[in-house]
Amino acid sequence: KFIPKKEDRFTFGLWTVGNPGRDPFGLPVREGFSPVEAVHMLAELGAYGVNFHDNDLVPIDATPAERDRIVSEFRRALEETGLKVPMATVSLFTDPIFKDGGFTSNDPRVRAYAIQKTMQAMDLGKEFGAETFVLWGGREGSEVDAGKDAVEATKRYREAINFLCEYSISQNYGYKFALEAKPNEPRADIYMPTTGAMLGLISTLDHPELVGVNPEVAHERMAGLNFYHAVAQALDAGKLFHIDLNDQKMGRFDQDLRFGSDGIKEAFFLVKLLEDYNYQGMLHFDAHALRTEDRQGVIEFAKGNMKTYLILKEKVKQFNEDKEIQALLQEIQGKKLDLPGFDFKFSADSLKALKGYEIDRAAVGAEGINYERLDQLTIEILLGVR
Ligand code: GLT
Ligand code: MN
Ligand code: MN
Ligand code: MN
Repeated sequence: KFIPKKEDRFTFGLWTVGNPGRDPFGLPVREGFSPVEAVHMLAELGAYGVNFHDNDLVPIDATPAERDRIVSEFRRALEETGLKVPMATVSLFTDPIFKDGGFTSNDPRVRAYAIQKTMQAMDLGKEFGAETFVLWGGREGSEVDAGKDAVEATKRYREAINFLCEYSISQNYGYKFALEAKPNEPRADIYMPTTGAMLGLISTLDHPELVGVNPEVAHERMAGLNFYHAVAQALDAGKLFHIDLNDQKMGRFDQDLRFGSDGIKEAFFLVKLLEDYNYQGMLHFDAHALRTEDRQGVIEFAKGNMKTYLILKEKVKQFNEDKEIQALLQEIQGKKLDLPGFDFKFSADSLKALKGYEIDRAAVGAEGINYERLDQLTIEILLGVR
């Protein structure tokens, strides 16, 4: 039970299980899984795919011969295991050249290089059949707002994404781009800090149909926001192209905890949202094992992410089939309005009907809504006593 299968569409980044446990204060504590090792380990655990930044696979200073060797070794591992590469992305944050951003840098030399590097990462992703291209602008931000005009930065961001959409079209790549927001870290403030802000930017692009979002649990929670609500808005907009699952305590540094390890209730409602609305994209874990772990701990971490998702998926089913909960929901959500002609859409009839509407304000205001009972039942499902 709760054994992951390919159909579950679980994926991991090479950087997640490859993470050696380095942090800003401490040295690596373990050998991270190399790309080929990661492919074998994840395939054995039942994952569907693996995703990478250009430089997770091919070092930034690799010679063409090294690149070819790495690519063919990686390809062999994928062929041997049947693991897929559904998503690729680009590192525009690791190298010192990006210390003041890539697409939004004040320096046009850096901006041009950032776009060129992204095109090369798109080429690399396509060699492995990637269909989604994630853009996380980790360095697109500032500490000193005097130095960078934020309106200009927004324009440059747009210009770069427009260029990359045209590149994808010109190469017949068919990529869907997924923009990933984060409020801060590594910059003091990152532009377009939330999924909602990214959705706003998308509507101003030349090819909005090619671009959606890649919301991450931890990032929205760092901003103090309700992740479930952010994802719901993206789903409603038809823009949930990808999702980064992990966990995070609110108001802390970027923790990348195992999915569901901190906020179980929020994780439950997230899984419920994805399952109830039949999200068909990848379920990508963007997290890493704790720094206390060795390689066996990394395997436990990888298994735990997937198992928790599957357990929560079963809890969702239980919630949706629970008679008492469904009766309560019927009572809460099934209220009727007796006002012929009014349908919440503006029209002459609707307007006329609404103008004649009479409500017993005091009575309705005094009705209890029964959320306490509903929430307690939810908790009892999560705690396994129903
Ligand atoms: C980095 C970041 C993640 C992004 C990755 C994609 S890289 O690990 O913390 O949230 O999704 O660039
Ligand atoms: Mn992420
Ligand atoms: Mn993150
Ligand atoms: Mn992170």
